[in-house]
Amino acid sequence: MHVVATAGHVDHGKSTLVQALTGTDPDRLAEEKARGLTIDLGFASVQLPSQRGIAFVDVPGHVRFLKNMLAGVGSVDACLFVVAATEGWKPQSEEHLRILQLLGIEHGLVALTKVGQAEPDLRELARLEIAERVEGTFLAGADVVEVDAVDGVGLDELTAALDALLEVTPTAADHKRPRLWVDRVFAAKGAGTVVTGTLTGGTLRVDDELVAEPGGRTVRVRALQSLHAERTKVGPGNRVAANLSGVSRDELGRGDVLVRAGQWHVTRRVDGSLTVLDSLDHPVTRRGAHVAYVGSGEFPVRMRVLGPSEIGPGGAGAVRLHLPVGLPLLPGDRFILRESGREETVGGGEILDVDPIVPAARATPDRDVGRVIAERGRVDVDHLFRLTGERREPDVGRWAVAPAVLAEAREKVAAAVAAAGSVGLDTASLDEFGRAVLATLDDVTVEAGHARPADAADTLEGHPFVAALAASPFAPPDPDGVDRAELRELVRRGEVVEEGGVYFAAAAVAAAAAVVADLLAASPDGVTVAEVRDAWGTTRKYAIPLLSHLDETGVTRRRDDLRIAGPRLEQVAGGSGS
Ligand SMILES: Nc1nc2c(ncn2[C@@H]2O[C@H](COP(=O)(O)OP(=O)(O)OP(=O)(O)O)[C@@H](O)[C@H]2O)c(=O)[nH]1
Ligand SMILES: [Mg+2]
Repeated sequence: MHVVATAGHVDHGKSTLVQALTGTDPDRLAEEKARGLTIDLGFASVQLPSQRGIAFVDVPGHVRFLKNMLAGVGSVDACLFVVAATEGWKPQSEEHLRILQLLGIEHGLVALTKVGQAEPDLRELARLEIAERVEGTFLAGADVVEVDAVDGVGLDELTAALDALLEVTPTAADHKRPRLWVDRVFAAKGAGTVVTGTLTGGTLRVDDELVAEPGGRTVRVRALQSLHAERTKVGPGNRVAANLSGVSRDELGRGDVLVRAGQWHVTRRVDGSLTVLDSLDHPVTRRGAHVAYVGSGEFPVRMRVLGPSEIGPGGAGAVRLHLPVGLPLLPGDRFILRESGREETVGGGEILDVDPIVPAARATPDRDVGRVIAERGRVDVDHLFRLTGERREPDVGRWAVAPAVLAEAREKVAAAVAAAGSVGLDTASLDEFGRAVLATLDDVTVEAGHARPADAADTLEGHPFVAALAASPFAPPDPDGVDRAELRELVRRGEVVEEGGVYFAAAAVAAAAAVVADLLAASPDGVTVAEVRDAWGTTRKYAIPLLSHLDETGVTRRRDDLRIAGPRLEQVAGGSGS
């Protein structure tokens, strides 16, 4: 299935041709039928003999309805460009071609219509004019098929040409992130709100939960149709009618857009390229009431030209656009810029940055993902995906990191580890990024929440304070002059036990427990502090914290003034060898 838009000057026979090809009159409004003029978008589809499907979006040619034309051509795959042989190239032939070119449409063919009303030399003239006008555009070298829809001439040739065109026209890509720009909303009897649009980017399914932007309202897909048939899912590159719950008809309109939650960066400020039409008779500056046409929508924008203050006719540059509402946009999206005061099409371009963070005076937008990372230093890869549409493997942790920033961070963390010496750097002192960087350092080992240089000799081995504690187990020295970090590390390692500000060798605690176990074996009803103190041969100053430690570790417990067996006494008694 391909979605193909018509294009061309008013009255040149676009709608007549669509009807001749599909059997459906795309002009659905009574006023359109009465005036013989297309006002708004029309839709009709057909299956070619090759089984290829075409969904036509028929646009109005009249300049007054240009905004409706713009709402329809944003997401199409190709165009059927119509020029009447009787009139030849006209202003909206030119304007439509420029717009399609700026929107990045790459495939199309030309139907030279009303040939039954044009003498051969007039047809030849029209052909020559078309060839000249499409030079340098996507229509250069395209088939020009002569038809007369009223006389029924050339329709088989046109069908064959459409088939050949679609054969080389890629179908819309599936990036697993559907986006449906709404071009019509109506209330269906008994079915609630229905929106239609050309689906791109991914598949929609019945029961999908979607977000409507602007506004962020959550809606659910109750039912789907494509080409008037009920579907449980519809892939990208199709016309879709989605019946939604959770929203009323007047809460949505043309230019709104449906996406899945969390997949898009919803933005009110973008940087983009701008190519100015060479038919313009003045340069483009920030002055003027500019309107950007993005997706199916029309948005008044504040615009600033980046770099030089103006872009001349036929020139190109970069601009920053401030949107009145948040939209889910992506680099590569195209827009058309018009000036509403003069009612003229200024030009158009490609969105390059959906979250510009560099001030306008210095911004140099492009599609380079590396720039997006460099400007930020580091970016969460999920966020980067929303900003650029590109999936990157993280450089570190969950981040894509600019090379210079990564090198500096590695150096900084490595220096902090080196400075911490064999005590190690407490990894809790680093932020999440710092810890992720740490994990990339080869010559660092992380153990029990502390990072040390892998080759560092263990300067805590045979620590003099540990030796001093061991030499005087039950009356240990104060840790005066001992490095606090070293002391903490010795405690963490379990070589030293701290209780009430007093430090004991681990072996002293074990020995003390064994002594108490012996005492309690002799006096199961309990022992006094004084008895324990004497058995340890120490003073209250050391006996009290040591006993507290035994209480805390479950070796002993208090009963009134006595200590009795705690739940863990068995273990130390068993280990005492007594
Ligand atoms: N003889 C002849 N008349 C045609 C042909 N195509 C269109 N017409 C007539 O030209 C008039 C305009 O045709 P439309 O199909 O409405 O033209 P359009 O391009 O859709 O016009 P807009 O949508 O208003 O831009 C109608 O009266 C058609 O009957 C053709 O191939 N031959
Ligand atoms: Mg028409």
